[in-house]
Amino acid sequence: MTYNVQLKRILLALLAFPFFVLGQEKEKVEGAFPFKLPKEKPDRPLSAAMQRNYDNYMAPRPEDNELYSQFKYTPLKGFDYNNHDGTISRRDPSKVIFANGKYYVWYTYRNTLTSPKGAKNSSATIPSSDWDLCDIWYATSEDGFTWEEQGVAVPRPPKPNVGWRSVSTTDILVWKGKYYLYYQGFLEASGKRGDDCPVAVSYADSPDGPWTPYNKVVIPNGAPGDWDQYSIHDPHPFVYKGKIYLYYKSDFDGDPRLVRMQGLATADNPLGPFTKHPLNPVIAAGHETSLFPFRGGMAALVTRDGNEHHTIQFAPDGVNFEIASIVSLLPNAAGSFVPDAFTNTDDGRGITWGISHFTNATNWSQNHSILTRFDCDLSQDVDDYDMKHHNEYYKPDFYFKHGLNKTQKKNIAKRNKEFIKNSTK
Ligand code: AAL
Repeated sequence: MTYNVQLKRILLALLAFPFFVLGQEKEKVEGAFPFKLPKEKPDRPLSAAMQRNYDNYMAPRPEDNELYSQFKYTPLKGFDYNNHDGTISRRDPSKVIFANGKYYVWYTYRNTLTSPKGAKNSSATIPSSDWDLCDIWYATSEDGFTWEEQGVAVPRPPKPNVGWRSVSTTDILVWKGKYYLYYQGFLEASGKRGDDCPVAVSYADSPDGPWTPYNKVVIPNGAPGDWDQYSIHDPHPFVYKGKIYLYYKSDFDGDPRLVRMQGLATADNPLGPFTKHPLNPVIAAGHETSLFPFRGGMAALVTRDGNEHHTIQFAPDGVNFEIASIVSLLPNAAGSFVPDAFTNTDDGRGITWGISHFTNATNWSQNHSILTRFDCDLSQDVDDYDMKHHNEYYKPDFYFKHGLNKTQKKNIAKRNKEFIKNSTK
C-alpha cells in the first residue's frame, strides 16, 4: 500500500473518530435503563425481551395485567364419591350460570359397578374410561362452595341415537330465553379407536329441564384427513358478535402422542348449521376449551398441552389469539362463572371464579374425577392483589411430589457412570 493511501486512511479515521465515539455514546446518551420501571414503553433502544414486555402484555408488571392471575382452589361440599373407590366420578363441568336466584352447573356424571378398565376390558356395564357410560347431571348452589345435586339432566339416549354409549363434557348456552346443553355424544366406548365422538345437543325452557334431545349430530367430525376428523371435544358456546361462537377441542396427530388444539364453529341457530372457522385450529395449545368474553374480544385459559400451555391468551376478534400472560396452576376443564357469556357484550368484564376438576383424584386403580371450585382475578371489576403475586413459592414437598421416574433414575445413573469413566481416562 503506498504511503499516500496510508496517510489518507489515517486522516479519514481521525476525522471519523469523533462521530464514532458520539455514535457509540448515542446509545450511552440514553444512559442505563431507569431504576423506576417505565409504565409506558420508553423511546430508547430495547432488547427483544423488553420490547416484548411492553408490546405483548397489557402491563409491564404482571400485577397490573388484567389477564394475569394466580388460581386458588377450594374443595366443594355436597358431592358424594363412594369413598373415592372409583365407581362415582364427576368431571368436565359446564360454565356456571345464575338463574332462579341460584347458581347452576352441569357435568359428566359416572356411576358404574367398577372404575374404568380400558377399552379392551369394557362392556355394557364396565367403563372403558372415566367419561364412558356417563350421563349429564347438574347441581345448584347459593354460594358456589356448597352444592345441592339435582340429579340427571341429559341421560344417555337409547341406541342408536348419538350419545347412546355415553354423553359427557357438556356446556350451556342461553339463547333467546331457551337453554341448550351441548355435549360429546359417544357411539362407541372411548378408546376403541380413540377418544372419538361428535357433539350433540339437548334443549329446554328452564335450566331445570325437562331436556329434549335434538338426537342429531350438531357439530360433526371433520372429513377424513382433517385435523378434527375423529374428536369434537369440549363444546363451549358463547353469544358473540351477534352469533353463537362455539369453541371446541380436537385430539389429532398421535405420532407418538396426541396433539390437542382448539377450534371454533359459528352459527345463527343453536341447532345449527355450524360453520367451522377456516383458520382452525385457532388456539395451538390447551387441553379443554375454557374461554370468556374480555373487553371486545375473547380470552382463553390455555392449560396442559402444547408449546403455549400454561398461558392466558386473548383475541380481540375472537379468532386470532396472542399470549396475554404466563400463569401456573391453571384450572383443568374450567367451567367459569361468566355473567356476560350470552349478552353479546362488546366489553366482557372477565371472571373471578368457576368450577373445574381434578382427574385421577386418588390412584389409577380407583380412577375417578372430582369437582372443585377455583377463584382468580381476571376481572375488570375486581382488584384482588393477593391474586396477582408472581414470585410463587411452594414448599419442598410440593416439588418432591414431582420426582424422577424409575427409567429416568436408571438413565441418570448410566450417564453418570459413563461420564466418570470418560473423565478418568
Ligand atoms: C376431557 C375433555 C373431553 C375428553 C375427555 C372427556 O378433559 O377433553 O371430555 O373426551 O377429557
